[in-house]
Amino acid sequence: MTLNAEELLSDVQVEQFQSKGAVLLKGVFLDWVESAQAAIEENKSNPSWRERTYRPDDGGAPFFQDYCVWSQFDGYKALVADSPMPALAARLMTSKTARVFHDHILVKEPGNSVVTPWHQDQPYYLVEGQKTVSFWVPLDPVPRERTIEYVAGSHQWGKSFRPKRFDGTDLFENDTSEAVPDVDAERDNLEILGWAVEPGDAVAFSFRTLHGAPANASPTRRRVISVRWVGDDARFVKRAGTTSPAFPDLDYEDGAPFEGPNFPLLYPAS
Ligand SMILES: O=C(O)CCC(=O)C(=O)O
Repeated sequence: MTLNAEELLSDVQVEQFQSKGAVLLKGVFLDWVESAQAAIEENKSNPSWRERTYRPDDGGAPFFQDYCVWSQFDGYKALVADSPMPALAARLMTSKTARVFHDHILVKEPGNSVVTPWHQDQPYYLVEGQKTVSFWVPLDPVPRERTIEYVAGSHQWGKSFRPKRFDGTDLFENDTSEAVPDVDAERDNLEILGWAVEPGDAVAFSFRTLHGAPANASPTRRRVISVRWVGDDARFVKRAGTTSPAFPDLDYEDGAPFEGPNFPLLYPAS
C-alpha cells in the first residue's frame, strides 16, 4: 500500500520544518533505495559534464559529486518522480505546486577526508523563493557523528552568506557578501540539529538553512542523493557569476517566474 503525503508526514513535522529549517523523515523512501544505489554506480561510470570529484591531497579516497542527473538514470528518476517526494515537497513548503530544481549526488568513499563546510544553498542558485526544500537522502547508514548537521532557525536569520566551493574558493569573483560564521566555534550558543539515519530516511531542509557535514572517517561508503524543490513563489535570479550548478545554455530574466523543461512541475502530477 502506498501512503500519501499526509500519512507520511505529520503536522508536527511540517511545523518543525517551517520553524527550525530542517526535519527528519523516517523510512519514507525505503522502496526506492535499491534502485537509487544501482543508479549511483551507473552514474559513477557515466558522469555528466558537471561532475566534480574532490581527490584529497592526502591521497585518500575521493568525494564524487555530480549534478542535474536525476532524469538520466532510472533509479534516480524513480526516487524523484515516482516516490511521494513531489507531494512531500509541496506539503513541507505549504505550496500548491512542487517543481524539481536539481539533484546533487554526493559520495564520500570510505576514509574520505573532505569536510563539507558550513554553508547555505540559496546563494549558489539561479532561483529564489521562500518556498524551498531539499531532501538529503542517504543510501547507507550514517551515524550521528558523521551525519549532516543544521543550525536550527538559521533559515530565518535574513542572511545570505558568501558562497564558496567545497574546496574553500569563492564561487563569485570579488564577492564582498558576509562570510559564513564560524559555526563550530559557536556550537554551544546555537541549536545544532542532526540525526543518525538509515537508507530510506531523509532530512528535509530549506535552501536558507546553514548546514555542513563531517568527513567520512569510516570503513563504509556514504552515498547520498540530495534533491532540491521549489514552490509557488519561485523566481529566476541573476547572480554575480556562474551559479552552482551552472546552466550555461539557459537564457532567463532576473525576476521571471521559474519554469522550463529543465525544471518540471511534478506536483500536482499531470
Ligand atoms: O552531504 C554533504 O556532504 C553535504 C550535502 C549538502 O550540502 C546539501 O545537500 O546541500
